[in-house]
Amino acid sequence: MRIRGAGRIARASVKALEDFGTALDVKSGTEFINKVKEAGEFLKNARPTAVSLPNAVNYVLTNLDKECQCTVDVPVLKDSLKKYCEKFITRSESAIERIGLIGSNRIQDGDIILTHCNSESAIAIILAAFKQKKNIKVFCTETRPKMQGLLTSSKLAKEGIDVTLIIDSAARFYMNRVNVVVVGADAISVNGAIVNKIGTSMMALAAKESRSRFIVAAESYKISPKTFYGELIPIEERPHEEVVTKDWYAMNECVKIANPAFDITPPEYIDLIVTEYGVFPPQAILLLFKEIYGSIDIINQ
Ligand code: RI2
Repeated sequence: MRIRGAGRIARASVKALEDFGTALDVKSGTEFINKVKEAGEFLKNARPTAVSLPNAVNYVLTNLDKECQCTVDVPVLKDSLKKYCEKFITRSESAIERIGLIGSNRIQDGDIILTHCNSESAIAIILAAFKQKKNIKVFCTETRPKMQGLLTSSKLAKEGIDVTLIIDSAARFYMNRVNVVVVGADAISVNGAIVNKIGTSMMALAAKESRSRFIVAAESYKISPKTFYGELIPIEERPHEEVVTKDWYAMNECVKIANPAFDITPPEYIDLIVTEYGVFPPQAILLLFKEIYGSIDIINQ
């Protein structure tokens, strides 16, 4: 949890893989590939919900495997590993910038926006709209239990945006003033549902009721290939220490505490998913998925 945000997690993972591979002292290309793959598997299991993590690692490993068919020279393979890790990081950063620009077309002058948690992509849209001199106001939810909304509100306020921090349970109270909700995603299912920080689906419900638009900002590597084969995206359950203090828990050990970090917002509650390739109604995200994966046998990834 020292690195937060699905995109940041993906970039940090490939950077870790690059550092690990560069430092390896091995005798053969096969040994190099096996050790990098082993490290990749370890990284993939670090956070179960953010599918950007396995997608990023798989992107590097798949390309490294292809290189391995041409050479087993360790220094060459080390260069390739570095090249693909850096390529992923650059593409990820430029994807966020593009999402900001594309998504800002859907923000109008005078809009009152609500955002939840701390998403780089959602923030990119808000900042791009503000830089286009659109007169916007933003409500940020504090996002219990880790309070990432404090990061978002502080960043937006420092940029000069009119920001109000609210507690999560005040979202519906303010929703009738909000024109548009902009959130990020940790994962996108091929049916157009999104998985994002716990509380997102409640905000989507409230937005639908008050006829506020609901926009999801997410890079294409948030699409979960496994959902194509019917697998469900696992929801990370986090420790109870995030919810209550140790002292309180010591006095109330018979109280069960549940702390799911994410929830699922069905496609019916989402107006648009903004990606670096353009804007998709949630039901059309399958088109982007097919464009990216084509006929590759993705089930083994
Ligand atoms: P970006 C975060 O998860 C939040 O749920 C956020 O909405 C989502 O990742 C996407 O963030 P966590 O890592 O990738 O804080 O858009 O648990 O930055």
